[in-house]
Amino acid sequence: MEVGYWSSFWRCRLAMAIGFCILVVLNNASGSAASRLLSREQVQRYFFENGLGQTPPMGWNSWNHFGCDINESLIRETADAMVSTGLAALGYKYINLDDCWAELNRDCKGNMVPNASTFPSGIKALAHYVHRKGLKLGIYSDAGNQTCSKRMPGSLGHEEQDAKTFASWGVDYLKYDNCENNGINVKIRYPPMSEALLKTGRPIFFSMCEWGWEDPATWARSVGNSWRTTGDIEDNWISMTSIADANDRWASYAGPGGWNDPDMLEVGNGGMTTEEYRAHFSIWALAKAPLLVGCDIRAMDNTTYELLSNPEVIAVNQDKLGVQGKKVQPNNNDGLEVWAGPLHGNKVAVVLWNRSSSNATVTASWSDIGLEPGTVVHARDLWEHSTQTLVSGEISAELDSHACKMYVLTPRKC
Ligand SMILES: *[C@@H]1O[C@H](CO)[C@@H](O)[C@H](O)[C@H]1NC(C)=O
Ligand SMILES: *[C@@H]1O[C@H](CO)[C@@H](O)[C@H](O)[C@H]1NC(C)=O
Ligand SMILES: *[C@@H]1O[C@H](CO)[C@@H](O)[C@H](O)[C@H]1NC(C)=O
Ligand SMILES: *[C@@H]1O[C@H](CO)[C@@H](O)[C@H](O)[C@H]1NC(C)=O
Ligand SMILES: *[C@@H]1O[C@H](CO)[C@@H](O)[C@H](O)[C@H]1NC(C)=O
Ligand SMILES: *[C@@H]1O[C@H](CO)[C@@H](O)[C@H](O)[C@H]1NC(C)=O
Ligand SMILES: CC(=O)N[C@H]1CO[C@H](CO)[C@@H](O)[C@@H]1O
Repeated sequence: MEVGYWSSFWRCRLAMAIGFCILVVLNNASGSAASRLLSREQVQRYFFENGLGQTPPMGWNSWNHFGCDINESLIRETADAMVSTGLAALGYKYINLDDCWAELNRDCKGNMVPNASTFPSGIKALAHYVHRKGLKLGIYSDAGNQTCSKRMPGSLGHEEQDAKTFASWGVDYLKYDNCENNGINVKIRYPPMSEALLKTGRPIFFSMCEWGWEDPATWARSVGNSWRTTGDIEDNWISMTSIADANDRWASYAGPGGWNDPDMLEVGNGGMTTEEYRAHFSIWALAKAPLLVGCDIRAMDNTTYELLSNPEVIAVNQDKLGVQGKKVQPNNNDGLEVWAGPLHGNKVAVVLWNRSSSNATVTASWSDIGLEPGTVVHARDLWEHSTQTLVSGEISAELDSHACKMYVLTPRKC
């Protein structure tokens, strides 16, 4: 099973490393035709390395809760809340603007400009404010003529200019959407922004949001730090579960530097029950998804905070091995599923999940989750914060409809 988890990721990395070396050699072979064909940017792009995303990004994004109703005081208050609630200390670092931060028209020099009534102090001042709190600022644009709201310009054809603008403002993260794209192929529209960001010299996390159109997991590692694998999430059980399944298909392609993105969290927005949100957060954490909170953290209730701030679940997401956990025991039309993935130190993360409409006992056997038969483990329940010692062969739990249990299993040392 370990081989299964690793193979695509490492095959891809190895192929890229070999390709990169060949390109470097060719590029340096003065006088050869190759050196004239390949620019340094092309070589760098072939192996998109900005040092970011060694673990999945964590932070907040304005869209799921606020849509277009954003302004600089909201963003500052959100940064304040991120720190005062303790979420920042748990790893939530990015404060990301989504659509609707800019004026519809560029200025006379063709630069994007922030909406004068909602961001009167400008993005540079906002970045400064966010940075002073020890956080990072993310921004949003679109690989098309206009963004999805049609209230601001897209960056298609303006990649270098916009990347330079973002870098000059001190932006740390770019979410790049896919609207008004004029029917041009994704693989033509996204790489120019990737190149432009690298060229600025500022490390900017590149979050590709092409909705999974061109199976980005198979090629986007050389373009961005994360790629959406699906359409937009909605704040309900059907949307959340179907997105979890669609994203699962690409598990073997994720790894340090490039992650599958099943879209931002809805935890705390009110459309699901506590157990459904617990499952949402557990599965996103296990699947090494970006953990971008999508609720109003200035006004979170205690339950929302308890879900988002569980340090043991966050630790699974941020585990240094960086292997995406996946569905290992499929839904045999009974709604009972086991999801699992390896962690560093021979540990295994497991989610038992009852997706059916009634109570159920869900069981993971060692063969499902890649443990040798007879292995004795300590089983840490990450939501109960309790440890069962000396479990062997299988682990099971009785679960309410839609509920899950999440464990880390640590093999006992002899
Ligand atoms: C490129 O070629 C020059 C001259 O042949 C050599 O000194 C240099 O080490 C080479 N650089 C790389 C990265 O191979
Ligand atoms: C800023 O946005 C928030 C959230 O939409 C809203 O509640 C608040 O009234 C806005 N503030 C201003 C000054 O417009
Ligand atoms: C700028 O913000 C104001 C206030 O929210 C809004 O009415 C206006 O439509 C925005 N401009 C654009 C181009 O989105
Ligand atoms: C986008 O812009 C291009 C170039 O300006 C133009 O040819 C095209 O019609 C525009 N597409 C849309 C969908 O507006
Ligand atoms: C939420 O938590 C705070 C601090 O732990 C506590 O004072 C408050 O009573 C809690 N509220 C509810 C509704 O449980
Ligand atoms: C389901 O489980 C909960 C507690 O886990 C219990 O309160 C409830 O009675 C159970 N329902 C059924 C139908 O067994
Ligand atoms: C709908 C459904 O499949 N519910 C199952 C939940 O789990 C219980 C206990 O295992 C089953 O009896 C139900 O059929």
